[in-house]
Amino acid sequence: MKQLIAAFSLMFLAISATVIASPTNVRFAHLDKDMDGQISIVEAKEDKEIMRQFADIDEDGDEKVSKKEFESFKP
Ligand SMILES: [Ca+2]
Ligand SMILES: [Ca+2]
Repeated sequence: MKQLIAAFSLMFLAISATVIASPTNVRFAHLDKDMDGQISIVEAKEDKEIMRQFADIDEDGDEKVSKKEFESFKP
């Protein structure tokens, strides 16, 4: 029984961590070096995949990817 509770606790912790640090958030924060909330072309060069699709991700064409654009983009 104790093992079961421990397993559930671990699962709960794992889920909580996922919600707080979703891969998208982590990836965005990693790329946004100057932390202005947008990924510029210079910053995008760090990630080949993002760079390749930059024009598609940048919906309003201001040559910066906002967090909203980044999150709404589905490859
Ligand atoms: Ca930036
Ligand atoms: Ca944009």
